[in-house]
Amino acid sequence: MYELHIANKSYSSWSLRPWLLLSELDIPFHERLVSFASGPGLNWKAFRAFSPNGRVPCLRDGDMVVWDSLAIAEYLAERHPGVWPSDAKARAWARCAAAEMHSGFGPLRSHCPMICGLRIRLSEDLPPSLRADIARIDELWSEGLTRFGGPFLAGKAFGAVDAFFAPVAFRIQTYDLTLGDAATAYAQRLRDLPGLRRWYAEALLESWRDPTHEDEAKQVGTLLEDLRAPVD
Ligand SMILES: N[C@@H](CCC(=O)N[C@@H](CS)C(=O)NCC(=O)O)C(=O)O
Repeated sequence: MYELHIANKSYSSWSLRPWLLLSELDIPFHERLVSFASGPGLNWKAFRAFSPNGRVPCLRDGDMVVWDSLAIAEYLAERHPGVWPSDAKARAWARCAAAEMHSGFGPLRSHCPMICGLRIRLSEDLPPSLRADIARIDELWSEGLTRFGGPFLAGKAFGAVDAFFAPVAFRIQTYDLTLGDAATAYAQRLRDLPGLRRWYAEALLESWRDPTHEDEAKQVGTLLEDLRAPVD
């Protein structure tokens, strides 16, 4: 059976993507969660035990090791139906959108880190680059939902492109990001998926805190609520 190495569910947005894809497509796998560590170089040291680039996620399939979320999605696509849409145009669009997420949205990722259990009120004076990322998410999601008819980004079925944007659905909830009606409803649809509900519930139980991510989140606004289990 596949083994998927991931890190803390509160924080590890890259881990979430293949985890949700496997879960929603009902592909059996063993989850191997290794916590992030506090301290320079410690993650690399810990994750290097199973992942060539010292990062998560990393999939193991027998003696095959596949690292990086996008490569994992492609590896799974060669073995299982449903990872990408069967329609060629929808498939090309889904790959473009997932690739754009994979290589872009730096301001959104750094100013609004994924911390599932927090609720933060954003400051009024948001960096223009963050505003631009939010506007682009809105535009991209609305385009996919309109063009392929929903309820998922590239059509009727959930697939890799939706998994790639799942962490954004949590960020919308945490930072109360304002998007148009179609995009807002889509984010809720993602959060209602059984897999994403499970990830969220398990994230709230985690009691380890990453000081860097916690500081980043508090710099962008005011902490309203922390729904997580108390710190150890
Ligand atoms: N491009 C990689 C990014 C992987 C990545 O940066 N993962 C983070 C966790 S979400 C990590 O392992 N960080 C370890 C570190 O920063 O030391 C992917 O798509 O999988």
